[in-house]
Amino acid sequence: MKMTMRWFGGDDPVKLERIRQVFGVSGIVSALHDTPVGEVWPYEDLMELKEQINAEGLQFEVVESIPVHEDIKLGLDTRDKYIANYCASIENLGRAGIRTLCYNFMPVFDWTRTNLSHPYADGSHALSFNYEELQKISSGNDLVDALPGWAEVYTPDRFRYLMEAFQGIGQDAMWDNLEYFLKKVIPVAEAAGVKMCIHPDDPPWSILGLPRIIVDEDALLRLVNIIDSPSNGVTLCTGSLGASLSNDLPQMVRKLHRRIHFVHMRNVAVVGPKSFHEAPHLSSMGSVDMFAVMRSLVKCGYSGPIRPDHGRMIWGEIGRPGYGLFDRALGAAYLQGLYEAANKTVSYS
Ligand code: DNO
Repeated sequence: MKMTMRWFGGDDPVKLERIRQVFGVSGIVSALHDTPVGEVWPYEDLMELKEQINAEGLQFEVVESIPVHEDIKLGLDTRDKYIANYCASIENLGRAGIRTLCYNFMPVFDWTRTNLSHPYADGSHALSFNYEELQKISSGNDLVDALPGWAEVYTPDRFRYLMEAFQGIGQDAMWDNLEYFLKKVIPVAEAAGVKMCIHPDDPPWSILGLPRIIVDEDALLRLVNIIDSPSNGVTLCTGSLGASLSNDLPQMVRKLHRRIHFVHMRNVAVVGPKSFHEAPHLSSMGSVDMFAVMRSLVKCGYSGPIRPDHGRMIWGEIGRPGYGLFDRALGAAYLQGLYEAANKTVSYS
């Protein structure tokens, strides 16, 4: 297993020279955050990012993510142009020696929360999602302004357009559009030596009338069966999938492990139907049995990249929601403890 951490590039308040001090971390997960959605990721820019990472003695392991243009998810005529650009970006990743590409197929929003600063009794803060709160927010007029984290992504006009456009798209059409996309990009990824791995929808259920499809084991199995290729894989995100208690994470590992190319490992405390707080990584603080997931990964021989995921804000740190240094570093340390324990005991069980 390769322990990695996400880094948002030069503007990230968490610097690479700090990340390299987290013991065991050898890889970086990053992206070209300034390239507009739908455009080709230039090879030179990827190499520049890679060199910055290498200069700190770290490897550029994973791209997370090249965003999929909404026209592709909507199945519009313009999708072919964006898919061709996506293919060109994949080829550039391959040339730059970056072998893992995490992406998602969530309509309009990526991860969605109702509070970016949910207070814990110990004075720390974490992200949370509350179903009733979302209903309240969505009944207001300025949804995009009220939904934490999204006002910077969309102009009100673009947002309104997308919300309307997706009203005619059901789950079946989303699957068709995903299949169309995969049939074009996976052969290119295979030729480029790049493993794509879809990130589950977060949270794993439809929100605001938008169809979400990558929500459970059946969906992930359906996805990998669309094209039988090592380049058509999944990201196991325990926090996203774990928000739904019916998802059996160790079992998913057993069923999907040949196609798991990246692991996001964090805990989540389910506090009600479709409501959760992000929890510290430790199993006892949330609803995910982190050791059971790690043991399953070790038993299945998973050897790819893994990263701690969203952390709380602790010790007075102020930073990008979920992506401060301190709590993620604790997460990385904990995951490595679990890994060592699982590795040393797996042969006895
Ligand atoms: C949230 C992340 C997601 C993830 C994308 C992958 O913190 O896990 O935003 O990067 O869904 O495409």
